[in-house]
Amino acid sequence: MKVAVVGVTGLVGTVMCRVLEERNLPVSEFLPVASARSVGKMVKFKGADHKVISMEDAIAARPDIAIFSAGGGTSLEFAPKFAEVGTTVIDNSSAWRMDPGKKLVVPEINGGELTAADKIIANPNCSTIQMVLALAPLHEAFGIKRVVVSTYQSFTGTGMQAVKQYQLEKKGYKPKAEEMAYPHPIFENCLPQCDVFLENDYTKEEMKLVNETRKILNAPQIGVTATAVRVPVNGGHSESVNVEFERPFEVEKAIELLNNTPGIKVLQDNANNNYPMPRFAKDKDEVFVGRIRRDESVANGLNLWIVADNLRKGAATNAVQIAEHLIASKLINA
Ligand code: 2RA
Repeated sequence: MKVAVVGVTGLVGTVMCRVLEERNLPVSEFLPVASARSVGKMVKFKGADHKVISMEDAIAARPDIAIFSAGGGTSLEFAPKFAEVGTTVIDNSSAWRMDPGKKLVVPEINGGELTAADKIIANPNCSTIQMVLALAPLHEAFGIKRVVVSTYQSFTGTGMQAVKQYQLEKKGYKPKAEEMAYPHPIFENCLPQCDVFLENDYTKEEMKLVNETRKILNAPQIGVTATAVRVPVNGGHSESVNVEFERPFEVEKAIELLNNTPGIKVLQDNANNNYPMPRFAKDKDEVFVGRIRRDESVANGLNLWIVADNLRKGAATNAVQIAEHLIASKLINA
């Protein structure tokens, strides 16, 4: 199978290559693709050196799959051009997520909705993926009425520039304006802002959690409100999630459902101070759930703590799992 990774030199693109290697997708030909300034650079895949090629050359090569992590503008311009030559595009940007004609997929939840006609498939936002994977079985069992989520997001979610800003500040330097990924220092600080502010005084990241959750769960009636915070953590998003259900439930049943959900690992052992933490989720593909406890302040409320590696299950791994689903369902020829 001919696979293109578009945005191969970025943080997610780099992790994408590692995940493709680890999960041993039947890649017969690997096409590393990046912007003009990176064409000609060498990247390693499965121990071999590969030369980065241009978007135009990649389209001409007619890959079976193109996994994008190159920003919304690039996806809007080039994903349709790949689709026109028969390539199935899996896109990590927000460009297609809320397009009514495109599927927004977490394979464990709604992979079954995919058909051979889906030539551009949207990969959800990292903070959405880890939350909905935990919410989906609970919604099916108890009917979610309302979700209140606060996120604690690693600066790796912003990309290489944020990593560099953090590293400079950690060494005691004051980055130049052009070296800043954020409007404020991130080292030893928390910023209640992930992405830009919208007219409703929420940030783009917060509204992604609201809108994408409803689309993936196919539940536009669910109330969702979010506060997304950037924290000085090197890898891994954490989320405090409060859920109100339509129907009564037992905490033990909720824990059982989560334990039985593929891709979820429950860490619920307070006696031994065992709960999910980003430092221990890093480089893993599971979504870790703990601190599961009833919210006594409402009739059918539950509190959860959800942690995942934002570059893996939050981006690269979920995208590769979509490709695996397409192959397993014979929606593309491997
Ligand atoms: C972030 N979820 O963490 C966004 C994009 N990766 O910045």
